[in-house]
Amino acid sequence: MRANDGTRTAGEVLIDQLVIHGVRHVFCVPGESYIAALDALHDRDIAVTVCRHESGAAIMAEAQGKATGRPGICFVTRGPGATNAAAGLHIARQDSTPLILFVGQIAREMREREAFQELDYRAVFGSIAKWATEIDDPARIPELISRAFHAATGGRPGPVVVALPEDMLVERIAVPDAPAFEPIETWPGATDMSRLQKLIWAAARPIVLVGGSRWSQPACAAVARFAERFALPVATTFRRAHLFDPEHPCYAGDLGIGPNPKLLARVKGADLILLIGGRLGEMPSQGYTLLDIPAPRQTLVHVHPGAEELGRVYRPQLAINAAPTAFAAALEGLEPPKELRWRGETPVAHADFLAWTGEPTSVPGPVNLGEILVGLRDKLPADAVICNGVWVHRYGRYRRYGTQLAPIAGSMGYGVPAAIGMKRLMPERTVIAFAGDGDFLMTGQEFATAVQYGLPVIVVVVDNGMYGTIRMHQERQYPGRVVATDLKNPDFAAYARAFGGYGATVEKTADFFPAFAAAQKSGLPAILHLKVDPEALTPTMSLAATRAKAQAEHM
Ligand SMILES: Cc1ncc(C[n+]2csc(CCOP(=O)(O)OP(=O)(O)O)c2C)c(N)n1
Ligand SMILES: [Mg+2]
Repeated sequence: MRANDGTRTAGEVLIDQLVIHGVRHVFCVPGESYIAALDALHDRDIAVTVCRHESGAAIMAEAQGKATGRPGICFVTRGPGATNAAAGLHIARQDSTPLILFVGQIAREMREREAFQELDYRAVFGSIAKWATEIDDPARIPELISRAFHAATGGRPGPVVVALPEDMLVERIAVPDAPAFEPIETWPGATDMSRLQKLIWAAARPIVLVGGSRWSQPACAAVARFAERFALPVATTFRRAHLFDPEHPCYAGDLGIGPNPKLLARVKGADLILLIGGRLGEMPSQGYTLLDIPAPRQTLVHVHPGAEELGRVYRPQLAINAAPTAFAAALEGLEPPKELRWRGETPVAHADFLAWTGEPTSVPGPVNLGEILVGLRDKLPADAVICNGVWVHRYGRYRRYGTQLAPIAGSMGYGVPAAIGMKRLMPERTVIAFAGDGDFLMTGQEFATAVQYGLPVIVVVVDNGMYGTIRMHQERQYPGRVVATDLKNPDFAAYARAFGGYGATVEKTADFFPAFAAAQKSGLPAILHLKVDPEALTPTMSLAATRAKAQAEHM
């Protein structure tokens, strides 16, 4: 109960700061260490989602941070609660997502004795988080929470960890609130934009690469208009395909795992690369082979909100320290040259993309995932959100900003909690999670959370009876020597039903669409258990062929 003598408990001050900073959702697994903060949530208009594992809670919060650009909020208990949440923190770091993880901490007077579940969060999370702190003085909560919001969202966004000693949370204080935070925009300068204009005017084979965070629907639309006015080909980087409409005539494809070789050649052969928002990390750069390091042969213009990322790996000709949102708006002021020398190439780039992703390849077995993904394209609303973990597929298409939620960090177990976080945020949208059989069971227990909150997400479990991606590497490097990659799976449809959801098994491609429609009609969280032939290792190569090729090479 709140007092009316002008004082609040530290827990109440903390929760009031969240309300002021615009927080609508928190995800948690409870712990006695922060029970006073939970109590303060009782009287405030913040939706609490209680989860089954802290990795699920942290991923749900990360997904909301990714989708909104404002910090996702997760509360966990000390020690094991905090270490369980580490997956979500690491994803937030690699994916440049604003996230604040609050950790209940032991009482202040017990520190340094290795009290029950004691950890030093600054030390443990110091290299993952942008900032890790512990609040000792309740009077500083408004200041430090305001800083947490600014730190999580400023420059290159990322995770912040705030430890809350249990005894501190129950102290009573009279302290004024902080003003509401607003994310700080980083604008390009007029000189930056005129230098960019000159570089484009001098180019013969330019290409635009978009990636990273700090985007919005208007920013994506501004880049699309810029691409049209300049007839520029635009490619998206690893797991950022939703930043550019794949049906737009300037779309050149996705620089992810197993990209179109023609797109790679196009990037290599470009004379000007305008990289907006991304870092061109290991995955999109194909193991750092796409561009020379530190000095790419192409003229590189790198636009990034984090000053520390500019010149970190690649030495750009022009470095522009700006958020994609602000930079995209500034693009409207650029003038195209009279003659667009590359004009003829952009339709070719788009045709290459369409050819690469148009017709699914045929694969062994009665379930063809490529056909399912191609078939889903015109059955899903354009704003349907598709989440996944490690699982990738070249036939997935994302029509709008915010429709793809997948970890750049490649963390298995992402799809299901991300889908739950999205459905909680946007109940009116269709939300689907694709998960491998291995991936699903890392966080599949959060299906209970979907049932508890009545969130009808549709989870497609792609069951090939193995950690297939690792098996692929195994067959390539150690053909025929199978170790630790086989899986014996449960009946995933029965699993769904046991939790109170809808479950169906799909054994043929044609059965997928009726099962999908029935799942939608059920109004329940659903699992579609797809039984995929283990031979269908990749869209282009069977398991047996992968093994045979590697054996021939290793002879
Ligand atoms: C948390 C985590 N652990 C381990 C890995 C390494 N890893 C990458 S792919 C993969 C196998 C994924 O198996 P599954 O989900 O069944 O999908 P499949 O590759 O069979 O389609 C593993 C273990 C990872 N990326 N993330
Ligand atoms: Mg698998």
